[in-house]
Amino acid sequence: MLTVYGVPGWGSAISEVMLTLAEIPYQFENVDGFDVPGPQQETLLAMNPLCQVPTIKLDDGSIMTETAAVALIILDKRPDLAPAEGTAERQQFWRLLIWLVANVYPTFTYADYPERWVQEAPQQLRENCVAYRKFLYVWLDGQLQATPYAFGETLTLLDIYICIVRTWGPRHAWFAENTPRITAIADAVCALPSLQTVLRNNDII
Ligand SMILES: N[C@@H](CCC(=O)N[C@@H](CS)C(=O)NCC(=O)O)C(=O)O
Repeated sequence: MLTVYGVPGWGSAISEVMLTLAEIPYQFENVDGFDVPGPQQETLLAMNPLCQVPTIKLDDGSIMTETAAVALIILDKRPDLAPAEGTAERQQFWRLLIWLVANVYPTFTYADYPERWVQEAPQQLRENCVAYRKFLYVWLDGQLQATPYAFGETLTLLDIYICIVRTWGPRHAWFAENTPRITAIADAVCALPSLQTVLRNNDII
């Protein structure tokens, strides 16, 4: 069985919820505190030089990182969790999945630990990253025209991504006010009966 190393509610939640939706069994190893020196950090660093969650040990013992790569592996087993091949929706699915990890996720890398990157004005870096993230989310919201999910009736792994990031900064109230489509999709995912336990374990609901 594969092992997800993570912290409840953090980036590992994306992988956990995707795996749960895909009905792929996994075990969870809590590495809370990995971002300060200590045994949890050593555990993670030995597997992932970026020392990030999720870090996943696959069935064959090899290491997997990157939420988008995890999504692609899951889609190999569960192609129904993306829009159908040959559709325009599928192209946009790839685009938005990669767009999220390429553009939104780095804003956390810099804003969560700004003092790593600049000594003079870490607060300024944090504020600028958060402002940029808000701009990105407003753009994303404009792309999401379908209901109840990003691609209509078909629930895809992109919806899971949207549901988890909605709980992170700038937090629920900001999303509710500024990004109604992200909010509606996240709410729809939060209502899925099969995800209640994993969502609760990750403080998503
Ligand atoms: N590109 C990675 C980003 C993962 C990531 O940044 N995870 C955050 C937690 S939500 C983390 O581990 N941050 C600690 C750090 O960057 O030092 C992915 O998509 O999985």
